[in-house]
Amino acid sequence: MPPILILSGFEPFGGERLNPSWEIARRLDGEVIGGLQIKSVRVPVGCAKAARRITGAIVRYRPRAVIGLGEAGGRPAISLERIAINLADERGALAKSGDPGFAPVVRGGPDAYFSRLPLRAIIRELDRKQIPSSVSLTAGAYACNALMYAALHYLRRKPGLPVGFIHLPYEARQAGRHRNLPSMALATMEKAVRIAIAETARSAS
Ligand code: PCA
Repeated sequence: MPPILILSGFEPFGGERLNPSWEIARRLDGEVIGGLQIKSVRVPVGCAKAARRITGAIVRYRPRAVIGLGEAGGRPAISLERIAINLADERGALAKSGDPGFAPVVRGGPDAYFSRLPLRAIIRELDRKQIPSSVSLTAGAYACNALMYAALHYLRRKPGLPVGFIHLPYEARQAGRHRNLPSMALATMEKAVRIAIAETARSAS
């Protein structure tokens, strides 16, 4: 059996009927890319739940690499997250009152972790394929950030193991509900994720 790359995607949320992150993750389940076998993991939307699910998957599958995917409606490009912070805005307080409070993802954990994906190499390849992308300096404070933080925290003693997170725009089928926001075709996003996996596999070997 080839070593495993965990590729997580989230359930739909916010009234959407699909989440492009899970649509892509489930399509790639079982494939071998760059010598790593993809294990897709479907994650519930909530900080504690997401952190628990990804940690459980890491314990179970002992992956060689972890890439989390999530939806960031309104962003225009593939968004390679650089930083995960130890802040869990569990009930969406940030959106409601402007203050996310102080609840941590991991009590006593460091304030932040940096992505361990080969971001430069991924961006270079995405540019080459003319897929718009950028490095993002915030994954927010909700479930996506919590998942990224929890994975990096759990694997903190294995610094050579690539771990990171990629946010995706709305998918074209969601565009009807968000007429003034950017969206991207699922096939383009899938291509981008395949590139990210291939570059990650290269950096893991
Ligand atoms: N996006 C949300 C949570 C789940 C998802 O796909 C986020 O950015 O935190």
